[in-house]
Amino acid sequence: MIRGLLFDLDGVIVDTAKYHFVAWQRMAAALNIHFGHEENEQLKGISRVESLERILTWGGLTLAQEEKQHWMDQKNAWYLECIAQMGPEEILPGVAHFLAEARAQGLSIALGSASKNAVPILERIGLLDAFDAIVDGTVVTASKPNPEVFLEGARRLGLRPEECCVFEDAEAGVEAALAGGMRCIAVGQPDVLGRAHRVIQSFDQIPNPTEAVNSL
Ligand code: B16
Ligand code: MG
Repeated sequence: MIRGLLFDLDGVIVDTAKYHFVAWQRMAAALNIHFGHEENEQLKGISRVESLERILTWGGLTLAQEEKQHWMDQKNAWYLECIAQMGPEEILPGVAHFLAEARAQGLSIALGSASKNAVPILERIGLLDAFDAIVDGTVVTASKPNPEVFLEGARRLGLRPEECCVFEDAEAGVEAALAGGMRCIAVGQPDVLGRAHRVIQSFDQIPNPTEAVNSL
């Protein structure tokens, strides 16, 4: 029986991947590194520090630790400029209804995001109160596909991993859920996310949370 839901943030609740793209591309251009949508796709669910390492590897560039910190800070400043204008209208279709329904049905709800900006984003879109626990990039150190972020989410809800279902948009996130021994519903394309127990394109497809997570 599933009693807890663990939500990724970027790509599941809001589409912030487009803002991460703008900010990383600006940094890559300054460093003369090619960065397109294909590369951005590979950074979904990946921590800030790991993302920078990957971009530098793609560009064949080696930087000193202080330079890496400088570019991570600069990228985040550009990202914050992008998300400053966000509001509840950016919540992805069906998500607000799904969260409200899940709470009404007595399910426990946690966030499991790699982002260090998760709380300000949830505040901006008015969904902070929808979560019983928040586990984000300020709490965990291991990047997905390591299951740490979801295991900690389950722990904070007082549930066992097998009592939880993860909602993810990234391949690394699906792998993290499976490695943690949880059920997983992926949001996105089946060709990329096919290892999940079910792939949906939108929360509009699953209006009843209890039914959706217990029929996997
Ligand atoms: P930040 P998620 C992840 O969030 C994003 O998918 C990933 O692209 C980003 O690099 C990572 O958060 C860190 O974000 O720079 O804001 O700390 O999908 O795990 O909610
Ligand atoms: Mg995501």
